[in-house]
Amino acid sequence: MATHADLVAALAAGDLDYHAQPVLDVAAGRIAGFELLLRWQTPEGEVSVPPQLLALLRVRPGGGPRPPLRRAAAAATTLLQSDPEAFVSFNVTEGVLEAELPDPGGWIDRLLEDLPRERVVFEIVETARVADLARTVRTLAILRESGVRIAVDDYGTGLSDMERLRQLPIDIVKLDRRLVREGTRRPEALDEVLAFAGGRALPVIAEGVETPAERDAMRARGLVLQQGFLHGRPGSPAAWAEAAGGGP
Ligand code: G
Ligand code: G
Ligand code: MN
Ligand code: NA
Repeated sequence: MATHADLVAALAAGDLDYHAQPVLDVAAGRIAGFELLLRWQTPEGEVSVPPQLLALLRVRPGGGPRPPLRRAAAAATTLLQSDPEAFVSFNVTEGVLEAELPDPGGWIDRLLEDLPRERVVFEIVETARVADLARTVRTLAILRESGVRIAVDDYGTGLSDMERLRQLPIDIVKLDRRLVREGTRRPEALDEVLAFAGGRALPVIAEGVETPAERDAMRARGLVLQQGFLHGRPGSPAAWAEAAGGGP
């Protein structure tokens, strides 16, 4: 079992770093953006970082930039410079947002520095629980005022997904791959969320697209923004920057 010290050492050695996965616009035939995903390379292979350790790693007294997120910002810079139209999304838990509540504006300034806010998306990944809805709404509102967009991640995996969409100030919906799978067999599984998003003109991204059949079924529902192994696997930001049209 990994310890906090293992993670700190992995960060220093560059074994804990961010990969990027493209989001495609299948109608335009181009990359629309990238999602940053933390990857830990160990001698035993690639493993995920337990959320509790990730949270520990973020704690830095004095409020300086938190190490993993600073790495994410560096990866974002590479990607944004390579493709002048692409967005970059960061995964952020509601736990982190709660921890930063006293000063979300200051936190975002330290994290993003001079990244162009209008090209940054925060994916809110904790679907299980919203401890204090009013506080979360306030934090998201502050983040949006600072210029970033908010995406609800993993839509279709939680019990109160639709309620959450209605209550939170958001800009983008990401459909979990289970819903994409179901949507190819049971188109009605998508009706509610697509009607909601359509009514508010919210972009919707279909995640976990693995086969041409899924690509085509989603496209037939108007879902032209797609992410998944069919379109591109998570890889080094430098390699994706090159694929997107040249590095910095
Ligand atoms: O092990 P796997 O790569 O499948 O895990 C991916 C999960 O980890 C996803 O839910 C993804 O959103 C989350 N994740 C990836 N990078 C980060 C990060 O930097 N911060 C947070 N909070 N979650 C992340
Ligand atoms: O929770 P979140 O949506 O952030 O999780 C993203 C996770 O999904 C990452 O670990 C990423 O590697 C994985 N992923 C991305 N595309 C696909 C896909 O097409 N199929 C599967 N099974 N996983 C995917
Ligand atoms: Mn995500
Ligand atoms: Na997801």
